[in-house]
Amino acid sequence: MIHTPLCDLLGIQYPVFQGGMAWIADGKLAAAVSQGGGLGIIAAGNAPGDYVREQIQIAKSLTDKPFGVNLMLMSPFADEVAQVVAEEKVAVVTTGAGNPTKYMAQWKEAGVKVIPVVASVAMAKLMTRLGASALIAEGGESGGHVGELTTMVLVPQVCDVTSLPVIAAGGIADGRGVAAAFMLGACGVQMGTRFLSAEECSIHPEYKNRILKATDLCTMVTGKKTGHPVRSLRTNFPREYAKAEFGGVDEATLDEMATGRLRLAVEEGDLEKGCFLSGQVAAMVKKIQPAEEIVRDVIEGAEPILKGAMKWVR
Ligand code: TUI
Repeated sequence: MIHTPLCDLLGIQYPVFQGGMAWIADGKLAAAVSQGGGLGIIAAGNAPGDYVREQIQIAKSLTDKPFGVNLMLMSPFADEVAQVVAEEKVAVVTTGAGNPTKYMAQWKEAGVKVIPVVASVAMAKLMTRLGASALIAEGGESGGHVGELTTMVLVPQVCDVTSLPVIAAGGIADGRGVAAAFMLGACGVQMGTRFLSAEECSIHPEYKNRILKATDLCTMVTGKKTGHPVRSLRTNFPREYAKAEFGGVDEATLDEMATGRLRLAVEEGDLEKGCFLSGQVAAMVKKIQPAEEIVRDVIEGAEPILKGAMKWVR
């Protein structure tokens, strides 16, 4: 059995988070992961507060276990979603794609545990000082908005500057990844791409298909020029976008080009115009299965590796 301080902090059975994937991670998926003993997380993405409140109600109707909400800090609705999180007193809020400092006091007052994604050592230090409950150290192997450092390099450096529990994210999809994360000093993991294949994940079947068919070099990063690099499957749209980016198209036009592309992937499975966000681990996702089974699978996969870790030590 794997039990870490993160399990005690949050009252969860397994130290496994499901990443807050915009347009994808709804109340139904989050509840399924939490029911399975992990921590399910509802993604606010660019949605308004009302949508988030509705998804929180759905999750509450499906599970008594704790779950979280992810606030995407670049959202135009960030302020109102932050308010909803405090009002609904969700167990955990995670943040992504920016600096959540201005909301920390409000959430802590409401008794919400704040677990920011940090992509650098400086951010890890700042969030520790401001009273975060734990930190998610997410490397650039992940899907969606990516930082500069890899998980292998970021996690130990974050562990060195904080005494908070560290959750490793980016590049983890099975028991080997979980075991490796623990070796780097993490006491929990967050996975996004692996949960795209969950039965309870409501994305278009073509999206799941593409993940299941992916091979090692199937993802690419676009948007470095605008300062918001994003990893997705190498389909038609990101290829076209990359051409525009390197062809000197101005930033406003690039932003306009990108608008609405994730929705086209998630809801319509549009292979021409959609942007299918995915981490580098897509090729390691092999089958569609219940979320609960995914949580158990990665934990049970990690156990023998961790127990056997001494075999080469004399
Ligand atoms: O946020 C994510 N993944 C996302 S957000 C998203 S929506 C989006 N689309 C286009 C452009 C930008 C966003 C799609 N996928 N993951 C968590 C994450 N956070 N990864 C990296 C970071 C991060 C980066 C910089 C966190 C903090 C940070 O600090 C910035 C600062 O202010 O110092």
